[in-house]
Amino acid sequence: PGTAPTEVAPTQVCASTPMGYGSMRRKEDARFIRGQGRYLDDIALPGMLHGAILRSPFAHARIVSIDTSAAEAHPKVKAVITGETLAGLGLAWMPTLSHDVQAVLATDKVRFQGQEVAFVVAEDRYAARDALGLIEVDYEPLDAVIDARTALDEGAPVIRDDLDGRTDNHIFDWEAGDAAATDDVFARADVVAECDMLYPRVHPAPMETCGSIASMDPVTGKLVVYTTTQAPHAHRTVYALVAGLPEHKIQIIAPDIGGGFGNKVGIYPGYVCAVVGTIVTGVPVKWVEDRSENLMATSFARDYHMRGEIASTKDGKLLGVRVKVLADHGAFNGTAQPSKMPAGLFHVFSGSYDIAAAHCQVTGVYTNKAPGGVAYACSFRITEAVYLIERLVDVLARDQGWDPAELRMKNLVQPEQFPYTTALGWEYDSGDYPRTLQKALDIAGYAELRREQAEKRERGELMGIGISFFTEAVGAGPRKTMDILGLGMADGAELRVHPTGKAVLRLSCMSQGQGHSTTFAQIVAQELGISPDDIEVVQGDTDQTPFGLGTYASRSTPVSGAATVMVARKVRERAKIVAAAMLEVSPDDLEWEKGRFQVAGDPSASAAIADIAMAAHSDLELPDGVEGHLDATCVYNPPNLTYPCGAYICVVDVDAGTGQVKVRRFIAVDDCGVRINPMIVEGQVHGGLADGVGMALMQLMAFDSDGNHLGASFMDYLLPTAMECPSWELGETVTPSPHHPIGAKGVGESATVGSPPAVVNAVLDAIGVRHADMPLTPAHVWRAMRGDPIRTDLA
Ligand code: MCN
Ligand code: CUN
Repeated sequence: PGTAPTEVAPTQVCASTPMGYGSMRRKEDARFIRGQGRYLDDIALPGMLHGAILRSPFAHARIVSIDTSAAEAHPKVKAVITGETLAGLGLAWMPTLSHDVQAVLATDKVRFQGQEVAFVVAEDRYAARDALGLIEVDYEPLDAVIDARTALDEGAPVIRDDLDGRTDNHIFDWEAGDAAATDDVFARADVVAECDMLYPRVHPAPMETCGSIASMDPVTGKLVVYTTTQAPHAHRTVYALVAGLPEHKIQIIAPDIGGGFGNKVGIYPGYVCAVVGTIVTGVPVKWVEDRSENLMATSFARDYHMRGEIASTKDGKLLGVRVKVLADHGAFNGTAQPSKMPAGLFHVFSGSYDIAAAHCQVTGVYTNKAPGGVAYACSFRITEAVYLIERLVDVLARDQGWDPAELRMKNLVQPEQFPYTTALGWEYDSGDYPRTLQKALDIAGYAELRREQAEKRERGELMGIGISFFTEAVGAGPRKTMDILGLGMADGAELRVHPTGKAVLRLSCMSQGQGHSTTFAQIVAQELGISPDDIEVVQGDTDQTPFGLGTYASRSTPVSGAATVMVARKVRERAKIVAAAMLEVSPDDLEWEKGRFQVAGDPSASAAIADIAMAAHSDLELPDGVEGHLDATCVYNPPNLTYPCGAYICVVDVDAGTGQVKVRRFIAVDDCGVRINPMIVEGQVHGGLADGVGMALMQLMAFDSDGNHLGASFMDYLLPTAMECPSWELGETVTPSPHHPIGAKGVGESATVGSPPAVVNAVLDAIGVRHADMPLTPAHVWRAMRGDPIRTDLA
């Protein structure tokens, strides 16, 4: 026991570059491993100044006065900007991605600890930081709302008194599903299990923090912003709307990004301050936050208080699930998700099971905490949904004495039910759930593990086995149902094949470490027979790329990937006409065969793509109406989301004396449809599994009752390392998406979404406790074993 079975072989990396899909090494790594990455902080523009932000020490306080005179007198300080300065420019408040406003620099009140109060621009970073200490702010502290469950209490302090007529902290009520039909199945059910659970506030904590360099050219009036963004075009449109500038006067450039994980989707006050800084000083201004600023003030994740119920027959046929959610959105409603869905895609919470009725009711509230809300590989809140259903299924199994694997197997949507429409209206596109779960059980050796567990129990040793099965909805999304700030979620792609047969692909999405330079080149290679090494992928510069909404919610492969396929096929259609002219045959006589068009029945008469490219740019006579050259553009509007799935099994040992959890094994069988680069897919899964171990066992943004942030450094906000992770055991099933042009589904967040409930289920299985909230630190586990459940998020 304890050793990984040998049949799980690691993916072989191709010895030579494949002409399409396959595990080729990442093209970008040659640069990265030689220290040649170019991140925001590596960029220095001539005459550039440096900004620093003064932040609130209080979670809630009225600003009585701000005295900047001493800071302004600092010999190296060039400007001190306050909320009042911004108010004069109409920039004190900016729109959020959820139709709220957020203070760029506070004018009236501060509403969370770490909120932006003033911006100093100085000759160097050190002087800017020193000058922050010279600014005198007189605060009048107010009572803070820290526990979301008290936010709507009578007499609770009103956080957003800036909004007209506000008398409470309520943001929205939203529901999905059929309440009456759900109540009906609950009334008829033999058994009902209920559970209160908190998915605590966590943080994506990318290795690189956020930053911007803004440069306004006083002659041309063009604003260039180098910035850490996952969505360059969306950012440009927001800047255009806020500043009243046309888009062509704004260029957003995202350099290499050192991890995003959703942290780099939104626009932060520091970015806007850098823009104001360059306008005020006439030279480029750089702002880069430090680690504590990143952890305290930028997009957090989760913070969902859920009360879930699940109903079933006495022989374990699941009938219904319902949930009430209290969503803590912090001081400004800045969550990123499709506009019509204030709880994101949370309403996939019926999970992977054939459940007749489901209903959710979600209430969003303001608290005195940082804004944000959707980040950290969340798939727009599918993390919360999967955690909810996978915990409920385990709670039900425990209450009834059922085996959690059997209960799941009995209720999974069957392969012949696809396309399957859930009780909440999602149309799952494809999958073979029973086979996926069976494969995970086989790799784990489930029966043997249960025997081992029983033996260990006899000896007083605590071993746990936890299962989760997830379905994600990724690839947002169809324009008719999904938009962000009115921008439909379609993506553009442009492909140009040069005369010599090399190509450039331009995309609106933006890699933050996912390897797009490699996988998107592989898609073109597969379609056109050009080596991926000869295909340059351009991203992250709005002057160089077509419009599209960017990389988050694992939408790049489903949307930009599909756009890439379609644009490559358009080019191939043109190539066919050119080849026909070259070979003096009708296009109908041509067949496409591994990078060349050949005359049907005569393989000796053929033209390779490189020859066709040269001919397309030559004096070759083309039929009337056919343009020369070899290029195309396309905009892809997905007809549906793609629905990857996976079965995860976690095996833990818990120290009965200390509550320390050791993750001994983790089996992950993922189905993301056709895999473009299996090695990159496995890398994505490895990262997400580590995320899951981190969230389940150690990561937490906790606060004291005054709203002091208790996790503002990596001393307190714990991230998992290789030491806490086992050697992952991966498997796969492949059910292509029927509507995606190459059958690929997204995978970038699957493991982060799917793994936390497996780890939690395993720990609770080991200690024999019905429920305890994450993170299951030794202290929390130890208390849970003693029947002393606690609120993990409050000090
Ligand atoms: N891929 C593939 N075959 C598939 C699906 C995906 O080869 N069937 C490849 C893709 O081509 C891409 C990678 O896997 O190179 C991830 O693809 P996809 O699932 O489309 O996800 P995105 O590229 O849209 O990435 C976003 C996703 C999100 S939302 C978060 S959060 C997250 C994640 O990616 N942030 C990451 N993984 C991350 N990985 C790194 N290293 N850094 C981050 O910040
Ligand atoms: Cu929600 S984190 Mo990813 O979608 O950028």
